[in-house]
Amino acid sequence: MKENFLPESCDIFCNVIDNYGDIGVCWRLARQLANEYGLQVRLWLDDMPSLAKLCPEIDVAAEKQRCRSVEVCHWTADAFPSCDGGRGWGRERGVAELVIEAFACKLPQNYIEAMAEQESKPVWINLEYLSAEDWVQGCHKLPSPHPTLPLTKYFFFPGFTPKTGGLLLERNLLARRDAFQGDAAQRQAFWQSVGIEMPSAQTLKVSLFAYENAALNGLFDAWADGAQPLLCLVPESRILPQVGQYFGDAEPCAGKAYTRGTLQVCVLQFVEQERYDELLWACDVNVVRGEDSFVRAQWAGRPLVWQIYPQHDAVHLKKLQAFLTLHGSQLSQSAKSAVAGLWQAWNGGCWAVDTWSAFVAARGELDSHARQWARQLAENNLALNLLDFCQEIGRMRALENEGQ
Ligand code: TRH
Repeated sequence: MKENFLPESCDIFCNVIDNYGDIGVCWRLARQLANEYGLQVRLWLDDMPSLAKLCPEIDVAAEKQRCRSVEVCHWTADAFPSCDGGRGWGRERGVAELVIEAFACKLPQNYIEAMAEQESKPVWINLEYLSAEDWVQGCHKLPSPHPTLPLTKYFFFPGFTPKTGGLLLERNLLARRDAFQGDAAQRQAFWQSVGIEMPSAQTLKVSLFAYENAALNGLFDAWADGAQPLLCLVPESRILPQVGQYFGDAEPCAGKAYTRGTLQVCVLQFVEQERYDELLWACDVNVVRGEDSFVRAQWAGRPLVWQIYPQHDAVHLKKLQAFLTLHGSQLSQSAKSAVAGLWQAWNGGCWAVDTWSAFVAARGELDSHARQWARQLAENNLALNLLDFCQEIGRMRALENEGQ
């Protein structure tokens, strides 16, 4: 650790529960810390195929590889051999100065022991899931001392308000977005890259990334019966069989296109993560899910529809409402109800005939709100906050040492 307490190395541990959100967030953070802040970053990952989906140049068979300035290591039980009660591991491979366990995944016991043996203890962070609920602000940065070892883990909560850890936002992302959205040649190149002719200005362009969803038929019916042409781009995902069913195709796949009324649907291959933003920037409305695509759609500065990751006992609906309340606080009553109506219907609520048309009617207001919302969120950058927090801890420890 340097004099200014900024860490030079970081280990990120990622256990993929399902889908792409866990690795989506970790991969993004790893690249940002390495490329923008010059840290030596190791990403310990237990599911290489999930990363390969986001970044096709990943070799799924490699135990260790360097990709986009990050050392990607396959996290298996063997990766942390037990020798010398764990001490050997620490000496041999080195413990990083900043250790991030993503989403409360359990660190290898040997690694924890090796952390405890460092003279200068690493900053140990549990990077939590994203939520707009109020309680997050009170729990952000809370310490959790280890029951037996001289180590403290800190909770770090991403979020939407200044009292949280903020959101992942790469340097220049919003400037790149503006350049893309303002430049017909860049947009043209994007449409060409996905093999679709550039849609007319009258066509409403929507990207659709979703889990299985009972409301899909209602939404497609509304789109097929719309007042303007609607082009829906569907990267391959769990909703795809249902899309095929709607059009009577048992084998929907990338490259296929379907039409009904004013609706045209094109199925795309899953786009690599660094180019997914372009898909969002190119569309007028983005239907997203989970955590990372949800955040990216907010950076796109366009109206969005969120399918929240479903949890037991409908806990997720409370989270959905918390976000709707925060996000809607700067909207007119009619726009707020249009957004809430569509989002709730898309998340298992009741689908009414005017659910979509009310949303479209509010589009003018939603467009400017989306840009303002992104600007506001950009004030609170997660990677910067994380490094500031390391410095805060460094200074606190230095004071404690002086006092001893
Ligand atoms: O895939 P998700 O549903 O992921 C998660 C996980 O299920 C996780 O366990 C859960 O806790 C979390 O949701 C809330 O949705 P998410 O978070 O949006 O991640 C998708 C990633 O895939 C994101 O990084 C964007 C990326 N992506 C592409 O790179 N290309 C694509 O074409 C698409 C559609 C997505």
